[in-house]
Amino acid sequence: MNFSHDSKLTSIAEKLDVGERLSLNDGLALYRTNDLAALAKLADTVRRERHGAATYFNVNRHFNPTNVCYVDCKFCNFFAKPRDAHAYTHSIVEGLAIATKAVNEGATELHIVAGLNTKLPFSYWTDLLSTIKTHHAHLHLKAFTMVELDHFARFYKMTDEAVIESLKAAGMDSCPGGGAEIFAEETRDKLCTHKCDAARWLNLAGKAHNAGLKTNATMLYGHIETIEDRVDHLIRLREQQDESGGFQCFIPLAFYPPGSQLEHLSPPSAIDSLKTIAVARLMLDNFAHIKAYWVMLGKSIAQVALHYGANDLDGTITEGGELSEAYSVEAGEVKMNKSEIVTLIEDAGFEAVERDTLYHPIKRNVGVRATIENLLAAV
Ligand code: V47
Repeated sequence: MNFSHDSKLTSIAEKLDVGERLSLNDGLALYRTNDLAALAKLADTVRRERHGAATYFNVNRHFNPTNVCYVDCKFCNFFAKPRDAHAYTHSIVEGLAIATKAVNEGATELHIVAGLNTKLPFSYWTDLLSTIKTHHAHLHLKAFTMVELDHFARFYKMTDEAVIESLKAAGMDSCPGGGAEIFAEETRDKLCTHKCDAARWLNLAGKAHNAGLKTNATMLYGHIETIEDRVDHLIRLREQQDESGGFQCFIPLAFYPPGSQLEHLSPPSAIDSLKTIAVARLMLDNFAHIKAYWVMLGKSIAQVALHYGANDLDGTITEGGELSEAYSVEAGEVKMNKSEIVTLIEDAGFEAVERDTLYHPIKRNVGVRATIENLLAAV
């Protein structure tokens, strides 16, 4: 039986077999194929070589301290101008209360991302982190995208190194992958002209890595970008990873149009999202983890994405945070409890592993089926 009716996939499979890196044209061919089953097979094979059946999740809480932002990205339905009725900025006491609630609900990570708010002093951010850390030393603070670090350096007239070191000293443990959007200059200019450019985003990621921090990387897809833009984005990330090595995880973010300035667009299809996960797994040969972010994909597509190369579903999310609520495709509250996420993973035929932010397994969780199997084995 032929591996694929698409001869391009057969030659890509041969390259993968001998460990040869895929090119821009290979990435485009993967996107353009209609042989979804063969694409899934390629991505799943690479994923299983690295991780076997293990599929990670964590227990986290998103916290968006302020939605006030001057950047005005065309895709964003979250930001507010300072005088808007829905503008908010949480006090540090409120931030601590949110962190405490998350810890009480079992969260091991607080994912902190905010608007670029020019009304706040730098000390707001360091005080916020240090106050939370003082009360919750073991809560991992995954805080601030490269776009926020860039804003801090320019707005507070600090060097990048001083920004990173001050935030680290205050309690920043790693950085999330947002703000990458799409790197291709022409498209990025149309989407978010006031945001730092690709070279700056990548350079700051390198500086964070050099300071010993792990960071993530995202790509926002399904808006005005081309397939070429997407593969170019992946290649730029791969090159940065060759250089600085600190990316943990890649997260493709499916564009959610409602409420944004691009709301006339349709969201990406399931096929497009599954292809994007698979292409990422195959192009990003130096990234260990590919996350199917269920909040934006929806639970069902995220579950199928585990067969297209994804090995992580992100968190149970004890509470969504305002930003996740704004772009979630799931109706109602953005929440999934631990047994739900474990069932989702196990029903897809994989093994659920609760992890901390740095991908160390956490022993307190054993999957529902694994628990029963362990009990049966003991009698
Ligand atoms: O940077 C904004 C995106 C990102 C929309 O690092 C939108 O583990 C879809 O980066 N439709 C923030 N996406 C979220 C993010 C993230 C999420 C989960 C895990 C991690 C991680 C990072 O959300 C922004 C932007 O790219 N975004 N608006 C929208 N309408």
